[in-house]
Amino acid sequence: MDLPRLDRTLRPGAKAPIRIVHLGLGAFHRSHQAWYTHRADNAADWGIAAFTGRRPDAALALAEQDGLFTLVERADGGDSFEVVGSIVEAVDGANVQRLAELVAAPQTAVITLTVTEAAYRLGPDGQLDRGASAVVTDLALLASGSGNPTTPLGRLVFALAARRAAGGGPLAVVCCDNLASNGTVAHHAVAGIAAAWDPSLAAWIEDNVSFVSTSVDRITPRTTDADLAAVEASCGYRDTSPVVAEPFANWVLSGDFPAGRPRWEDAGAVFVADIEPYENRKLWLLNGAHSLLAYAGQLRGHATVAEALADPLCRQAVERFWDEAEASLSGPEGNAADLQISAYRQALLARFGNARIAHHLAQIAMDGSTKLRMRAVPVLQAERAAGRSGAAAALMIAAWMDFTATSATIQDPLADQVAAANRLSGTDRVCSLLRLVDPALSGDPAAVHLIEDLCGTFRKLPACTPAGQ
Ligand code: CS2
Repeated sequence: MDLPRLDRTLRPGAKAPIRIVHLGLGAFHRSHQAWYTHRADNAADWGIAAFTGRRPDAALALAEQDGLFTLVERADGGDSFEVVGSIVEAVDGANVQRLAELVAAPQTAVITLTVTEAAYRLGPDGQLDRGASAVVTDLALLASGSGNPTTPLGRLVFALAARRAAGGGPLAVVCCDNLASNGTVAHHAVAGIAAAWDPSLAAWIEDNVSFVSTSVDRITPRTTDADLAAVEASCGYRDTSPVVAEPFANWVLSGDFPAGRPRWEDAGAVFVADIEPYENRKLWLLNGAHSLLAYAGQLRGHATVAEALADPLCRQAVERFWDEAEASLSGPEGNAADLQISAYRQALLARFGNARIAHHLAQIAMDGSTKLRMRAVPVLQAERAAGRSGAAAALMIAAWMDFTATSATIQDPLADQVAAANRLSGTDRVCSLLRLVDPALSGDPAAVHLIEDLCGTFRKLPACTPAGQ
């Protein structure tokens, strides 16, 4: 049957004016920030122009649908469908001139980022790693004026220079990547590039750009062909860009919006003064468990989060890691009760166990060296500082090491160094791999030996079949 295509002739309605520019048009942006904006009471005033990262594909597909897409909310009991209309322009990220034009436009008030944890290129000192090859290339391009920057942060700095040149006013940059103090991370990355290119631009950014920190949450697996077919069957139109997500969504924000913002609170977003407790709860309990399941689960032969969680050995490792993490979680003003950790853990078990969401461990396993720095290292350090072993957090790192040694290809910003370290053996190997995650820990012989002893934990035991299969 020839179904009509989803576009604004099928769903007529005025497009909101562009006041938000987004970098990193992917499934998560659509299931999260685009959905919150769509649900805001003042959505009619807040349109998003979203730019892709490395490839133009997502922008091309979405542009053919006037930016519209279907959000499939996948609950245990069934799917529900909603057309999201907040993206009003979808652009190839390589179109840096359009980015500069939109960031320079006076009505642009907010820039949101989902550019991946690895894209910020900060060194162990928390400042921009000016020696990273992508940073070197972008700085050379910016200095010579001979071409467009290629990294998301390089592009953002270029566009902020255009706003300054146009006499544009203050705005907010809202980081939505899974990093601790992500507003500060974005701030340091942007300031580092700007200062190396043009110190007067760096000064303008200090005075005019507010870096907002956020904790973002919504499990969003990759869309499959079966999802496209499900949308056609239920909605009666063709949509090449639907996105599937769990019903749960959470967004905690902290910072100023000098030029205004959508009323994201209408869709449940929360604005707080101190974001750190919420960030740590999410990064350690949710993302930490995800990484642990990603490595342990794949070593045990599982493919999805739900499958891995159904394996008692993986589940036990997660619970032990949560116990360690919980010991260091303190709530706002030191009141841990406000974080409702026990309810949060229960809810996570249900979210991870939602077998209708095929959340692939391979997707989560990527960029391990960066992710473990936020997900395992702080818990391990806190446990050791308290005089305990930190064995559960150490096990996550050991599982990553085993996983990198057994996988044919590793997607990681430090993939070459990971491969080189894996050519060593014994303590040398563990120490070299640990240095890539956290140089300080690799200098602690007790931590190195603990991790070395834990290597092989998930390989020594026979793989088990998840319950119910
Ligand atoms: C996951 C996250 O891929 C990963 O590293 O841990 O994308 C996770 O699904 C989201 O943060 C959930 O909000």
